[in-house]
Amino acid sequence: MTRPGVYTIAEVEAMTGLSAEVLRQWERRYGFPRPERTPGGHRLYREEEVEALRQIRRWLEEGATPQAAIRRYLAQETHPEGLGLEVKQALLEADLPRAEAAFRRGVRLLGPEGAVQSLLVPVLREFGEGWHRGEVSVAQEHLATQFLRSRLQELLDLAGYPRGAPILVTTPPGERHEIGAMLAAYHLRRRGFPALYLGPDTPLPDLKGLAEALGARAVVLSVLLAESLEALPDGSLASLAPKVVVGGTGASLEAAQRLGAQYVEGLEALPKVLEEEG
Ligand code: B12
Repeated sequence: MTRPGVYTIAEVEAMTGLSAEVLRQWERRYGFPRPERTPGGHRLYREEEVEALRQIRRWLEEGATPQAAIRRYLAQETHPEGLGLEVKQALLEADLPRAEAAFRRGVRLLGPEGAVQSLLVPVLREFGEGWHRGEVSVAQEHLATQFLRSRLQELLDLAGYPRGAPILVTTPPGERHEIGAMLAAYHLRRRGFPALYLGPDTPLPDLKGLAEALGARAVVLSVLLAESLEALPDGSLASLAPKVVVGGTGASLEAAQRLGAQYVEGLEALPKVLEEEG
């Protein structure tokens, strides 16, 4: 996800408020930023660097020295786990460009699946739990969930959509926790399955209708609330598609058997189960 240098030093000066002199001095002294050069020798800065410089500038405003601020930034590059904190803090302050820059850096350093596992899911959990404990407002939780959901949607779109009988991925009626379903769809798409994410909370008759219309080979349901499955009558998942899989912390073997579905414990096991003959 590294993009080429596009901004001249004058543009970076205008965008970050750091003078060209300071930028050149930091480059000489601290080896950062590291602009590319045009054939004529002019500096060209990458978008990530501009974001980094904005971040460094914020730290300067909070009282850090240039050396400390640059070190702190470079430390995140070698210990990307710390980026989770950065994403969280930016979201708490509703600073979306900063959150996005940190997330993009995570994708670059950890790979897309690494960023999802080590940044996106933990930050989402922290916001959700903060909300459940009353420490994070509904507005803050919504903003964070919306942001993280969009990043995951973006990765899902980039993962490609192979041809073939689709696998419909959603959550059971009444279940609004959707990230598990998106993760399941992403996991499958990365491994070459035509997984179609429908959004959460799909009524079963509509799901069955769509599965039939598209000739779906399977339906995958992500369940976080055990009540979502408890509310369904016996056998009600059996005829949705040739194969129906439930998984997630609210699903269980017993509930799956009662409803006529297959229980899969973790995402890693999902591709194999879907490959088996139904
Ligand atoms: C974010 C969140 C919300 C957000 C959801 C936003 C959204 N758009 O998705 C909001 C604020 C809306 C919300 C609402 C509620 N929530 Co809530 N929420 C959470 C939170 C913090 C994170 C859930 C999440 O998305 N996790 C990310 C997923 C991907 O992680 P995961 O579940 O561990 O998934 C892994 C596996 O389960 C597996 N997996 C997931 N899906 C699938 C599918 C398959 C097929 C397979 C194989 C594997 C698999 O893979 C994942 C990666 O390892 C959890 C707490 C937590 N720590 O999980 C509570 C939690 C799930 N919520 C809870 C509750 C009670 C609610 C509410 C009822 C609260 C209320 N009083 O209104 C409502 C219910 C809304 C509804 N009707 O669905 C409880 C559930 C308790 C229970 N066991 O019944 C939890 C556990 C919080 C708690 N500690 O009490 N919530």
